Amino acid sequence: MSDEKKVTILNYFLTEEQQMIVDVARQITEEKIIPQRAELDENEEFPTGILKEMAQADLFGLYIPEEYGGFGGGCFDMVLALEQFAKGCVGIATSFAASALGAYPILISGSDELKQYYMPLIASGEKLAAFGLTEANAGSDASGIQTTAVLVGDEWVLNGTKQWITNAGDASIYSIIAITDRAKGARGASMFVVEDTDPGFSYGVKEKKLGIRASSTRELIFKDCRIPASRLIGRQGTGFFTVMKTLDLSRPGIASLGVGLGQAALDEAVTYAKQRVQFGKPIISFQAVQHILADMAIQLEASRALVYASARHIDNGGNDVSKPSSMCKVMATDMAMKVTTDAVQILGGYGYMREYPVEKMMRDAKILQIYEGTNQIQRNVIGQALNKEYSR
Ligand code: COS
Repeated sequence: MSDEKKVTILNYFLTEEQQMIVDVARQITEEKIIPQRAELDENEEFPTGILKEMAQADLFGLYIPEEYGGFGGGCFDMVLALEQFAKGCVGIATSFAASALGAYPILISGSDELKQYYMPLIASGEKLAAFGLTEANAGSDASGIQTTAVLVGDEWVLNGTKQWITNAGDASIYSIIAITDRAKGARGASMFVVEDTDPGFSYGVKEKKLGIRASSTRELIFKDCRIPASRLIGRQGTGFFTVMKTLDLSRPGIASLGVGLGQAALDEAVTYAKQRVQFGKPIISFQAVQHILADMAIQLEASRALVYASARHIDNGGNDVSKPSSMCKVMATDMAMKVTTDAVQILGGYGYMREYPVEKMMRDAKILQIYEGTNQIQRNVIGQALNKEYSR
C-alpha cells in the first residue's frame, strides 16, 4: 500500500535524491518483502535474497562516504529507507539496519586503513556487518561487559561471549567491544573488528524469538580468538565512547522502524474498518472506532516528525545529539507498540489470527522498545541531558 495512493502524510519536502531513496526502498518492500514476510517469519529464515536486492539497489552504502564506496548520505537517508522496509517487515529491516550498526564504530573511530578496507565491502552489501556489545550480564549497563582483549605480541587475544547479537552467523564483519584495562572503568574498553574466519571465533545456537523472526540472533563466542593488532578501532580505551556515539547515530533508525511499522498497522486498520460491516454499517462509521484510528494517526505523524527532525539535526551537526536521538527512539517505538496493539483490536478476532498481518506487527513492535537501549535507558539519557542543560 503506497503512501501517495492511500494516505495523506505531512509534506516533509524531501529533495529529489531523498524521494528516490524512498521510492527504491518502497519498491523492494512492495515487490519482495511483503510477499515473503509471512513465510520468512513462520520459518524463522534469514532474508538472504532480499538483502541481495537491497545491495543491488545500492542501499547498503547510503550512510557511507563516497570515498569509501558509499552514497555519501547520512542518518536521515537511513531513516527514510528503514521506514519503508519496516512497513513490510521489521525483522528484515532489522537485518539491514544491523549491518550499519556494525559499520558505524569503524566509520566513527576507525583508522583510514580500516575504513578503506571494510567500508567498500559493507557499502556494496558483499559482506554484512554486526555489532557486539551485549553480554549475559551487560545490557543496559553497557560498561559492565566481561569480554577481554589482551595484546600478545602483534595480536589481540579475545575471550568472552556476546549475547543476542543481530546478524550473528550471517555477518562476516563484527565490531566488538572488550575490556582492555579493567581498572580504568569507562576508559578501559576498546573496540575491535573480528572477521567470521578468525581462529577461536564461533557462534551459539540461533535464538527463538517472539517477533522479528526473519532476523538472526545468536551468541558470539571468543575462545582465545586471535586478531591482528591493526584491527583495534581507534585508540585503546575509547571503546565505550565509540559505542555511545554509535548508538546516538543508530537510534533514529530504530525509531524509523517504529514509524514504518506504525504506518503499516494504521493502513491495515483503516482498510479493515472500511470493509467490516457490523450493525448494518462499516465499523469506521462508529465514533468509538474513529477515535482509536484518529489517535493512531496523530501519534504516528508526531513520531515521524520528531524522527525526521532528529535525524536532520544529527546530519547537520546539531549539538548534544544523544537527547534527540533517545527522544525519537522512545516516542516512535512506544507509538509502534500502541498503534500495532490498537490495529489488532480494530481487526478483533481476525487481528489475532496469523492469516492477517497485524498480529506479526504487534509481535515485531515489542523488540523496538527493548533493543539498542531499552526505553527506560533512553529516558535516563534524556533526563541526564536535561540535568546538564539546566546547569549551564
Ligand atoms: N557520547 C559520547 N560520550 C558519552 C556518551 C555519548 N552519547 N554517553 C556517555 N558518554 C561518556 C560520558 O560523558 C562519560 O565520560 P566522562 O567520564 O568523561 O564524563 C562516560 O561516557 C561514561 O558515561 P556514563 O557515566 O553516563 O555511563 P554509564 O555507565 O552511567 O552509562 C548509559 C550510561 C546508561 C547511557 C549507557 O550505559 C547506555 O546507553 N546503556 C544502554 C546500552 C544499550 O543500548 N544496550 C543495548 C544493546 S546495544 S544494541
